[in-house]
Amino acid sequence: MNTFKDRVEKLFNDHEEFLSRKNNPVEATNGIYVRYENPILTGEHTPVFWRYDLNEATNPYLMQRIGMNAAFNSGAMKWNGKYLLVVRVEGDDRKSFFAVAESPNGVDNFRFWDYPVSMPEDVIPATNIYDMRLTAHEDGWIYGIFCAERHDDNAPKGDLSSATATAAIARTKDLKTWERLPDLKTKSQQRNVVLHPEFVDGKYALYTRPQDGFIDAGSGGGIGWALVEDMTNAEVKEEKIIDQRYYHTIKEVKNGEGPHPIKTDKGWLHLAHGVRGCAAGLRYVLYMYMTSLEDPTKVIASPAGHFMAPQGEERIGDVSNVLFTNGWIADEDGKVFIYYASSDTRMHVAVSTVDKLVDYCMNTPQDGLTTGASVNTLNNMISKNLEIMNSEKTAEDNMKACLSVNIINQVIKNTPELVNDCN
Ligand code: M1P
Repeated sequence: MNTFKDRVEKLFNDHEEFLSRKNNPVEATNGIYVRYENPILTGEHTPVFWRYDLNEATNPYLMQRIGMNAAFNSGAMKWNGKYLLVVRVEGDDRKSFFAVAESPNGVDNFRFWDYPVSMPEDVIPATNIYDMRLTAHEDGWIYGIFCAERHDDNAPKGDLSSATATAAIARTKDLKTWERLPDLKTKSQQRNVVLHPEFVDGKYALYTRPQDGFIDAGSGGGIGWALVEDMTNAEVKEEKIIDQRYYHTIKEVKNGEGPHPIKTDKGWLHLAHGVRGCAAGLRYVLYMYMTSLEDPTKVIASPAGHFMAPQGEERIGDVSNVLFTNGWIADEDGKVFIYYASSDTRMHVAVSTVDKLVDYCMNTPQDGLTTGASVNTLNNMISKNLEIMNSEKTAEDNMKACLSVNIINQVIKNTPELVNDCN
């Protein structure tokens, strides 16, 4: 009979084996990015000592006492040479909290720090907090902007589902101690608010997502932009939509900025999510766009359709048919680690480069917004490609014909010299 100590040891050993699994790139690729075969984080990745009471006196059956349901929607940044995620961990009790996990290489061996983040409250405490976007701002602080959710007290009696979404703000210098700043003041509800890393006209710049209700973007037209004087008392006075929604596209119902954009010499590279409705519910996919360096409110590239959509096991989870992102890391060598979550359940990574992503944005055709326009775009590429393929075929046929003449001359007519140089 195994002792309690043996069973605890096995628990830790099995967990260590699971955490140290190597993650390999998936061979099949679209040339834009490479997915990795294993999820990088799940509820099961959380430390054993978060979930099990390790005292034999109080837990003789060695039962899991605090279950971790999911690990998803993570902010990301490089920190002391490590790839670091501020993960949305969700307990079995449906409460989300933030916890830091780090990896030496960005694709596997992610380990959680011993303690989750104890986030200070704003004046009105939130019921749930989630989806942090990290920004190491040029003012020297690391900001985390996240959604603070509270029950909507104006809801009819008995309605325990209606909620409000507010952009909560905190800042830190070490990712351990957080200073909570007042929630963003805006006219509408907000989720998916992201801080731009540089001052613009001497002000802090925010990507916003005005929404009429907790779920419905409603009259909120898309991804917004607002300048704010002071992050310690942030208020959106004017908001301009920079990436709007369109009928019959992947962002018809709503969209939201992912992590803060990456600065490239061609413009700001953006990653976002777009949502459409279908009989199966809402479908969330990732898309990209670029804005101008001179005027970050001006969209300069807008490739059609999704950049990444749920596939295989990514399709299934607590909220199925969802890909969501709020973190990526651009390395010094130009590699980009795209951290995305599937179906509100687990975290994954895909790897690309700044050059490839800029090429993708600049050279993928835009959405013409109708079937006719899409078919024209397609025909255009088909014609150009057939021209290339036919000219290659003609060259190949000419070469074959030329070689035949040489063979006839050499073998049948017995003339040693070549008639043609087939090159
Ligand atoms: O369930 C899918 C996502 O739904 C929300 O995103 P959005 O505000 O764009 O609808 C968020 O709750 C997000 O956390 C979640 O992944």
